[in-house]
Amino acid sequence: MTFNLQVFRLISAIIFSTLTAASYAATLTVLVTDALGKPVPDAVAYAEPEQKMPAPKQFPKVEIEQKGRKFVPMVSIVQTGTSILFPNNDTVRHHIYSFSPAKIFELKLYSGVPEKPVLFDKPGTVVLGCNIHDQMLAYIHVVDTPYFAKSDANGKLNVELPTGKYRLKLNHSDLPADDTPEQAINVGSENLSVSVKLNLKPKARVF
Ligand SMILES: [Cu+2]
Repeated sequence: MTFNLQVFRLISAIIFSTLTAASYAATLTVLVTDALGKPVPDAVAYAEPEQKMPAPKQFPKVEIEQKGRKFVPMVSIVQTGTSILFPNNDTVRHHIYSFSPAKIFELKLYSGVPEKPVLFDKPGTVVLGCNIHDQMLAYIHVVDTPYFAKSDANGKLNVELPTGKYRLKLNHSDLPADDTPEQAINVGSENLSVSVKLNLKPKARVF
């Protein structure tokens, strides 16, 4: 009896670890640099599966706050269908808006935390501004995949991926819309590492 129970536990443990291992096969590391080889922070990378995409069970809570008359963070990446809350943690009121085709909206002059988050239901890049403070700027990259990440100060990012074939796509706020690089990625059981060079063309901004 005891033996049977132990065997049952052992088999359960094996099945559980196999399932867990199957969920993510490998880590994809991307190093993002500019044309001169300098690390690029705030670049986003996302892997679109060529096979049918497993839909995540729930979307994480995402917030972009307004603090010190800035949007924090300045760059976000979310999966299509994610709602974002825009708490105003300044003492001044803000009036935020987007004219981007992926999401046209505005939150009229407000302070504190809005009652409802804003749903981002179409893929694309959304540029956020504030009607009162022209220097306030933020970017939301809305993508059709749960596999994405943003590069850190060293231009590095990691994405956990299940086995399969993907299109790896890169984007950055200083990239021309028609010059976003992409490449095929084949994920097996080994970790992968790729380097991507971006031809950044910083936009002239008048403050
Ligand atoms: Cu403002």
